[in-house]
Amino acid sequence: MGKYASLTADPAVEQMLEITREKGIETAFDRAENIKPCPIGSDGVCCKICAMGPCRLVGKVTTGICGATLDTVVARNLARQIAAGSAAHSDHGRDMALALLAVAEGHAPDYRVRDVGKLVEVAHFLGVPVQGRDLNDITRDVAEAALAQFGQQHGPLKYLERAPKKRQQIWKELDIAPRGIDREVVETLHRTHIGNDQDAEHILDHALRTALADGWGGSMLSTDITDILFGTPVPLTSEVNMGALEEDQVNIIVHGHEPLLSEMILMACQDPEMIEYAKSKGATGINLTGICCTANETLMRQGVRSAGNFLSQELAIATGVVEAMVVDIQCIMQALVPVAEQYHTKLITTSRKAKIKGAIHMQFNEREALKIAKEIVKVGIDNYPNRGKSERVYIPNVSAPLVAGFSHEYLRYMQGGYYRGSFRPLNDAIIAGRIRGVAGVVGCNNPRTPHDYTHNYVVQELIKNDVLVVQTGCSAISVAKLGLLGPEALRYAGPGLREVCEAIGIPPVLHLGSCVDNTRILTVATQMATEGGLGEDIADLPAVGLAPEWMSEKALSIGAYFVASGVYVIFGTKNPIAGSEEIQRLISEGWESKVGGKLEFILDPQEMVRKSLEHIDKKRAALGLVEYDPTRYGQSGDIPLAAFFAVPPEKRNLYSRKAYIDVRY
Ligand code: BF8
Repeated sequence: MGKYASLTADPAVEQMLEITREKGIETAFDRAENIKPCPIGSDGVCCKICAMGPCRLVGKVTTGICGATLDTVVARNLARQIAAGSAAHSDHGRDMALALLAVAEGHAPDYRVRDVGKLVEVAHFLGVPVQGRDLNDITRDVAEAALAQFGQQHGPLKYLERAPKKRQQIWKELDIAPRGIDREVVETLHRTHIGNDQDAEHILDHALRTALADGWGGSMLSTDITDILFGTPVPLTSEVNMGALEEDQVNIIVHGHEPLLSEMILMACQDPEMIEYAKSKGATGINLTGICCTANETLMRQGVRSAGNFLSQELAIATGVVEAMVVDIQCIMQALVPVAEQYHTKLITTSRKAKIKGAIHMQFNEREALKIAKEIVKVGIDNYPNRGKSERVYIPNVSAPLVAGFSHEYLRYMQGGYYRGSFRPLNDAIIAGRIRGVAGVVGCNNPRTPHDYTHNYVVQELIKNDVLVVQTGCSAISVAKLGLLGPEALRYAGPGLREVCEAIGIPPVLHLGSCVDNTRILTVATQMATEGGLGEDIADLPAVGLAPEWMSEKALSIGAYFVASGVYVIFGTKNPIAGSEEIQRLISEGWESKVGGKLEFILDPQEMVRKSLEHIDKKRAALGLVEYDPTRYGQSGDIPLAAFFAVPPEKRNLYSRKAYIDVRY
């Protein structure tokens, strides 16, 4: 066990913490130790929405100056957080739609429609005619139809039609179907203004509506458009962790969320002239890696290596080999500036929406995308000769191979090919009890809890118990670093799950993309629910959602839209509504009785797993499925797998089905 093993499960992060602490460079890990969380804000009982307060509803104080009760205050705070998360995801989606429009109108010459099939599919869904029409006209109409979802005043949102019929009916009956994406976010702010909606349950109903506008609106259309512009992911291999940084190359890290920037930076890095320029400065090439969800976007489609997740961002700079960290929006710590100042790293902000004082701002726009991307990369290349002049250079020799790129389209395809693609094999495996259930494990890192530990623990335990895991965001990067996104993870999988994964040729943990791509999980759940044999609604599925180390408002929005879609969702780390028993009851039992899903904050990882399995088994029983029995299956896969694992790791071809054959024969 290393010195900082209690802070992180990632050995690369551990090594870098040794360096930053030795040098006195402060990171989020240090600040989390030094800054105690405010106990009042922590429990959600601080009301600061007007200047009569802030009112702290603690001890004998049970209402604010206006008379707002504890429950109202806690509900308002949660609703505002969900609205902020919904706004962030959806505004990202809006930018994607605007970029698509710019492509159609010829204002974004460096982009093009890469997945025409997906464009046509989305056009059909949105009611855009395609027959005999010019591609640009279809593209423009798809972009306009998507953009119209934001300002729509009368609902429901078009994307709700992608949910199972029964689910749509529930939303309609409860009157929580979102009308327009922007409208719901604005209405949350209005409702939670001083002296407005003061019925906690009523506030929380609208929080669900606002979250749905994210999941079945802004985020879902973002995933669609990103696939249209950059291609629908298919499985590919790559590598994750700081070992992806290269000592003899210009290292450029893209960090943030929107692939509009990172895809262009990748193109610029691959440009032969830029590579030659890098060589002229003494480097052997240009190495692009990513952090956070922009890493997931470029990993899923292009196989760009990820240097780490949310809590790796400062530490990656501390390697001393990063010539430029290029950021756009979301999850970018302001603390990158003082860390970069200790090194030669140039921190470059690029978004109109996100400047950071002390960083270089090179504003990005779609009209001149590649030109600006090259200028940004050039700043990195020009900075290469400055490396190591005043800083120690150290790259942790830590990385892991992984398989990513599991779009929901590919998941269908892999279960039957082009002509028989469906979710039938997966449903059958669940019905037979080979696979006990499905879990979506997603979300952030949070330095209030040991980095990556809970993600890794929960995912390992779930697959051990024959639960197929789908992942997004920083959680996916966490388990990838542990090697769980590769075929080797089959060694941790339960017997039935292992057999199924081996038969299809997939790992037991599937990477579905960035945080906006949680909508792929909604789509998978819908397809499973409508395939037959597992009920007729998402709420019927033996499935759970977990965000073990969440920290962002976006995570709360995701959690709420999964609940509104019928899923039992467990959040770890901390409970932001701990101040009100009634709100905790409303979002668990209360929401379950309304929408079939519930949200619980469970801080103990073992309890998270126990309750997940209990819920899966409860749903299996409700469907009348055979009771899960871990000893029933596993015979067929054991022999070849045992042979596979008998080969020393360095000799295994991890990414080929041939690997198994080579070993067997
Ligand atoms: O959107 S998982 S820390 S990077 S918020 Fe942020 Fe959380 Fe990571 Fe992606 Ni999602």
